[in-house]
Amino acid sequence: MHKAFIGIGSNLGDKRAYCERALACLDALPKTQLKRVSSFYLTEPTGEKQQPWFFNLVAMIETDLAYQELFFWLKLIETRLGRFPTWDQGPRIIDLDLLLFDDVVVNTPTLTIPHPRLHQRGFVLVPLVEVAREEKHPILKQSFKNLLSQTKFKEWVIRVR
Ligand code: PH2
Ligand code: MG
Ligand code: MG
Repeated sequence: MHKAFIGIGSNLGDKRAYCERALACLDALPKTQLKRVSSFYLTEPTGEKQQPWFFNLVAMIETDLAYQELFFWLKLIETRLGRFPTWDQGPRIIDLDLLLFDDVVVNTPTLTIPHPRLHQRGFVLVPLVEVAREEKHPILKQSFKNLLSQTKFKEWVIRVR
């Protein structure tokens, strides 16, 4: 059984509903159970600023899928929920990012685990700290609570549930 953390984001349409549907899809994956869900956060966009605010949260799942299979399923859920291409870092109805998969470290052209920017992003770290209580960053070897206290992000991250 593997433990994986998924970052969920939406900033188009009924953002909360898309996030809820993504959670239901994660729980319905083969060989997978949804174990923990963070609060929902309304977050100011980072990178490309001229786009709507996001809903963000983090889910923890337990799965017997391999990380490559899980990654494939995440992309499929995005497509099934109706995600259409915009531009890099642009608006999206749903975004499912594989943040962590056990202590696995992967670097391929299509997939990087841990997610390369997770330790710099308030909208990831704030919800991640709620659900990753014992885990450490597999490369930086620090708890997410520590990483959050060291990050100097300036964007708003507002708890809504
Ligand atoms: N995702 C991005 C770029 N910027 N900003 C916020 N607040 N939340 C996101 O999920 C997000 C972002 C690209 O994946
Ligand atoms: Mg993303
Ligand atoms: Mg993504």
